[in-house]
Amino acid sequence: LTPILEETLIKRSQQKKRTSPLNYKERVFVLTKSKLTYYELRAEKRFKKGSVDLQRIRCVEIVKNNTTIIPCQNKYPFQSCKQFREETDSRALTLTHDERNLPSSGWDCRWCDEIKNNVQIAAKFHPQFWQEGEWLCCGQVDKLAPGCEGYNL
Ligand code: 4IP
Ligand code: ZN
Repeated sequence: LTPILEETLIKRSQQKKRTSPLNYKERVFVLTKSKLTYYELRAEKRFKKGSVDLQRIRCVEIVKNNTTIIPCQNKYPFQSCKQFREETDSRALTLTHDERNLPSSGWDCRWCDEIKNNVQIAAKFHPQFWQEGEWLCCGQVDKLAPGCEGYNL
């Protein structure tokens, strides 16, 4: 399938297992009509690391993270993150830009515009991360708990 968008972004580990580390990796993201796939770039070659089926994305969260400095190799405070949450499990693919590549807030993001046309979006989302057993925004302890903030489209 033809790529619609390609961009190098920083992703948070999806933490599929309880023991998964929480870290951030720079990856090349490629969006097509049906999938969002990410690759590691090494010696100018692309190695596929993962992919998300757009049909399964139910929620695009705009994570507010204006004050925290994320400890990773790209040592920049992030203005905002976009998190793509899947319907049937608690995995979330979180993409961030660093401040050299400032995104605007809300839906004003090329990725979000493309993706929102392809997916079923839940009415509400969580504006902060799920971390150490709870949603930092609302304190709910169920990772699949419904969002606590409505979209302002
Ligand atoms: C890995 O950490 C990377 O962050 C993976 O990201 C991530 O997989 C793993 O999380 C996490 O354990 P290390 O490289 O330090 O081992 P990537 O695939 O981009 O390299 P995801 O699922 O986020 O792709 P788990 O939970 O998937 O294992
Ligand atoms: Zn919440």
